[in-house]
Amino acid sequence: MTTGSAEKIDLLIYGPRKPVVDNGFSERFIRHNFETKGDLDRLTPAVTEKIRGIAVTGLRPADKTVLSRFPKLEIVSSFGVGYDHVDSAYAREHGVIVTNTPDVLTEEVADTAMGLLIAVLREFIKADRYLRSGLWTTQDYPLSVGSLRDRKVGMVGMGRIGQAIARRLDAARVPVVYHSRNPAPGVSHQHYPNLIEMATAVDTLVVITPGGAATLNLINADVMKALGPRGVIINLARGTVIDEPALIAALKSGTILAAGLDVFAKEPHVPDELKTLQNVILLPHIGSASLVTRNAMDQLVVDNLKAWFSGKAPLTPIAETPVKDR
Ligand code: 8YV
Repeated sequence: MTTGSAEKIDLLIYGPRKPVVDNGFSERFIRHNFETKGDLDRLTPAVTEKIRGIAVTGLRPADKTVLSRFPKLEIVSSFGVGYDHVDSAYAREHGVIVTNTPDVLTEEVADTAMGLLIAVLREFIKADRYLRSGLWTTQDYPLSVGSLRDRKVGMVGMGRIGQAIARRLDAARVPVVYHSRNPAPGVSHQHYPNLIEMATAVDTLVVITPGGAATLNLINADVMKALGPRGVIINLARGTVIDEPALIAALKSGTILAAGLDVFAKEPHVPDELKTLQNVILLPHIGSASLVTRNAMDQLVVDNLKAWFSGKAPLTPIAETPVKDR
């Protein structure tokens, strides 16, 4: 599988151009840049035949129709901790290793979750608009109905980022419980195997669970109803985890109080109806999007490929494609 140092290695760089990726490879590698899935149709058969590694540099579908084009594919190095855009089952069946970029973004995404939660509760965006419009000179901004002080948070997902958010909430003295399929090892917060039961017991959900088929529309109308009229939902996971039309209806009818969303079902398209609502803050998927953190994620995309093609184990393979014998 590995090559002598003289042999060139052809890589597909699939997604947006990144300086860290552009500059991160030695001359031993030949990079072929293609931004979108549609662009891949311009790959020549000669290049397609030679591709041994893919860097997925953004949320691009690396499904079966993409992966199966490349007969010599050994590794897919994907940007981001979530990899629901990569067909890991196909990769596993075909002996292709998949890597992601965990850990380097954990604290950044947790910071964003905390910021978004407080911004929703204390109405920062609305208050900023109020000041800019000149209204403060006539009247103080109204007291916010929401506050972190009288809340109990139910985390949906308690992986690395969930635990980093829980640490922040602990420091802020906010009670935290969580729902996940299985209790998270080493976590002392109360675990709820049943999401509706947890939603009934809390007033705030922070959603940070993997996307994909297993969590599709997990947060549905019943969960929102159980959360109740004080309910706040913060989502930094994937848009698909929430039933978006049900959320819009719940925000409109007062079934829940408010929401903060960093992710959407069909990014970058956000339903117009959501944009008209005042009780939701909408962010363009910026959970990890600081220069320092994105550079670290890009570097890990590069380092996984470099490790693999120098005969070492990749640094962060996903659980579905473990690496043996390296
Ligand atoms: C990225 C993410 O924004 O890591 C993830 O799973 O969602 C983000 O950090 C995403 O990969 C978009 O390119």
